[in-house]
Amino acid sequence: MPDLLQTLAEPDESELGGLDAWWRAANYLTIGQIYLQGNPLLREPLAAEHIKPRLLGHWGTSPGLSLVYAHVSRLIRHTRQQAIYLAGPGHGGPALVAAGYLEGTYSEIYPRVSQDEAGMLRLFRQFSSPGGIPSHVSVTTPGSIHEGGELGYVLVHAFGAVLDNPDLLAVAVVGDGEAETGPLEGSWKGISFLNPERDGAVLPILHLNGAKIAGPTVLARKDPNEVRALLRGHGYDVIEVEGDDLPGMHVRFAAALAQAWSRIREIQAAARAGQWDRSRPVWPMIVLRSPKGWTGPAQVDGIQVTGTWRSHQVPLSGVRENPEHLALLDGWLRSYRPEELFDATGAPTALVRSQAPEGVLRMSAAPAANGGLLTRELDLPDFRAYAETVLRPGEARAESTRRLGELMRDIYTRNPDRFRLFCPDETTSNRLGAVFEASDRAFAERVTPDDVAIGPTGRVMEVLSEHNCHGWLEGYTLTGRHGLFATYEAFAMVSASQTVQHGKWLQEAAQLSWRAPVPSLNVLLTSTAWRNDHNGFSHQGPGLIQVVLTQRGDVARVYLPPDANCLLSVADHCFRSRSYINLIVIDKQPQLQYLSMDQAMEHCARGAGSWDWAGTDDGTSDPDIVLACAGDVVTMETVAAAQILHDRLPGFKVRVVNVADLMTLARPKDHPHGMSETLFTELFTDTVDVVFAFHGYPGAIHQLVHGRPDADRFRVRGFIEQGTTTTPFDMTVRNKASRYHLVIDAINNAKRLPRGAAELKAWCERQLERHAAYVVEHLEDMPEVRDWALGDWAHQG
Ligand SMILES: Cc1ncc(C[n+]2csc(CCOP(=O)(O)OP(=O)(O)O)c2C)c(N)n1
Repeated sequence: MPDLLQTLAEPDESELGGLDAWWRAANYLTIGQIYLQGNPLLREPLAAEHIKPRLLGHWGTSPGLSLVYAHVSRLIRHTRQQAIYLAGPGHGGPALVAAGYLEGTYSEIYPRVSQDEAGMLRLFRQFSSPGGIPSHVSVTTPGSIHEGGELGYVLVHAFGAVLDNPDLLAVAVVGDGEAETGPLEGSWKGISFLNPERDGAVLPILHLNGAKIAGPTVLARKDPNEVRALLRGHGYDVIEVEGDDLPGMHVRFAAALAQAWSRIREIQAAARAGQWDRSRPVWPMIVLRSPKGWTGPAQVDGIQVTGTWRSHQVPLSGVRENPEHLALLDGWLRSYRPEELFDATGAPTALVRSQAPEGVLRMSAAPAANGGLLTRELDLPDFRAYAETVLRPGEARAESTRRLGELMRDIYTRNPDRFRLFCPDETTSNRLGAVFEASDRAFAERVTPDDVAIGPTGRVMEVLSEHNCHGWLEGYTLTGRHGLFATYEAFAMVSASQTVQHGKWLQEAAQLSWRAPVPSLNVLLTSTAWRNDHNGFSHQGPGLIQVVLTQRGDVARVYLPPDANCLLSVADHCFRSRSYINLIVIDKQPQLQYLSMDQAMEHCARGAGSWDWAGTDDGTSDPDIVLACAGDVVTMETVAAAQILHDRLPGFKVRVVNVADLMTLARPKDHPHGMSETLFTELFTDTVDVVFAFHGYPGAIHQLVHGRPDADRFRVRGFIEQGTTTTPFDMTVRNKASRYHLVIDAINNAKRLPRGAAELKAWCERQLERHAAYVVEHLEDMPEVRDWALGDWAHQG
């Protein structure tokens, strides 16, 4: 080991030559991708026709990214360390594409982009071009699990990737602009949840190249003492490298990387040899200060570019039209001496090729970055064993999520290395606490005797950051493992953008045959809008449903199980699925239970169904009204409304339809779960009016039923941003989705009304008035509402 460390820390001249050659080649290919559509090897003087008509891409970050890549590759060659590379500034896409190309992986996956002159030209032309590849480190880039398009998530992805991955090192370059984002600032805390015995390691490299798109960065302009103090405060051992001198920077970076790696290995080796005192290790990180756009044209038109924000994208513009800029580009490309880097055929020379690690040790070929290849099925217990006993529908109340907690407890036990729950401090509150019978919360900081179910060996991930939870789960699933993110419904909007970005990733990945499907990202929204009566308006927001609905049908799934058995059935399905965003929405409070396990399984398999026991429809002819519902609280209101109609308007035929899989409402051509026209008509008829009580915003239902027969007949009640701290039933009243509103809607919209309808409407209005007075006086709901359960009448047929 000491010899190895010395070799690592002190590259000899020949190694320095190899490192520098690889780096020059990567920089050359980066610039070629941004600028060239011909003459890739500069066999002739550069001319206007060799330049792309649209110059797109980001140069500024790229030389720094490639320098780090070159050095980590050397580390891997010497140590056989398994590593993945995450570029926070993912706009440095051409640098990572260049790396994959130099390592040969790119041509293995995309044979047309061969390692010769023709292939190099294709590499250049495809970049940021129609029909080609995107500009970022996107799904098409081998070795990537992190696009880095929306900045801020590099560390959360890196930490998620190394959980339960003891042999993996995630090298994560953090941009100094990116470091200004909220998610990134919160994500340094990842080490407070890492276990050196069982998890791998993250090596953050904070790249202080000084600028973002159009100005300086905070951390680059801070006194270095403050930066050091900040990072040390986060718990890191800060190793610093600064400069632009060569080969000095190679020498110093090699030494820094060697120091960081040996520290990581020491921490891990001690922990794995049973010599870990359970205190949080001080993990190393590197601060790299190198100029933005390093090795690019220093000045353009007399203005400094290198080392400034002006190098962020394309440092030389108008190259076709401006002979001076063309000459500068020619000189810039030749400064890397391409003739030393690529042979007569255009292939990288032996020296350049020899810098790459072997086979799957190449970071562009890392199996962990194509996690579906490594995915092992979850060993799932039979979910039916956790069933809630339901003797009669709508009679007894239970906390549905408790059953899911019990299921996950046993998933933890059976899968000690590939399943985790991620939750912002609410596992117990969300009634999922049974998992603590199988595992503590993970926590590497100090634990006191007052703390419960928490410690360094725990594997339940609780951190008060939706960004961390979501991002860790993304990193965990993209590297092939399984999990669930459980959160308050309203605060899922904190990480909604991550949901969107991950959906885009999954959608694009599905187009690439070489990317194996990965376990789905399962999101449980509990503590929902309707039952945050105690917390108030800030906690009442069903927005994530809307967000997921707008995602493409090949990735988006939204489930609203009405009770515990449906939740179990849906959860089992989601845990088995691949490459989806599965949104499951159900509240944690005691709620009526409707379906036995067999009925729940059938209902969830169909996604929607008529609840004959709740309605008064005999099935022989069309009903007078269809009362439809999706979501637990509004389902109760719907069933209650149906009972009122049964009791007080005899002869009025009501059909109750519950939708557990929201996407079944869409047409099959709009979503793969969309129910057939025949089934839709069977449930909703073609002409009868539908009063639809929905958990989310009403517009979602209109969006989903668009194009169905006479879609205008759907009258939708849902969350209309009416909320406060109040009683549970008052939430439904304020949003006009209470049982009384639904009855009034049914009467107002039915084409045929028996006698007594006007009286019933008036009674409902009086009930609403009574409610308004009652809650103010008694500070709780009217007993007939609070304790309501379905009467005996419902169980006769
Ligand atoms: C969340 C987010 N906000 C804004 C942007 C637009 N943007 C793209 S690059 C960039 C500057 C990035 O600076 P830095 O992280 O320092 O990267 P580098 O200097 O290495 O290019 C910005 C603001 C973005 N991609 N993501």
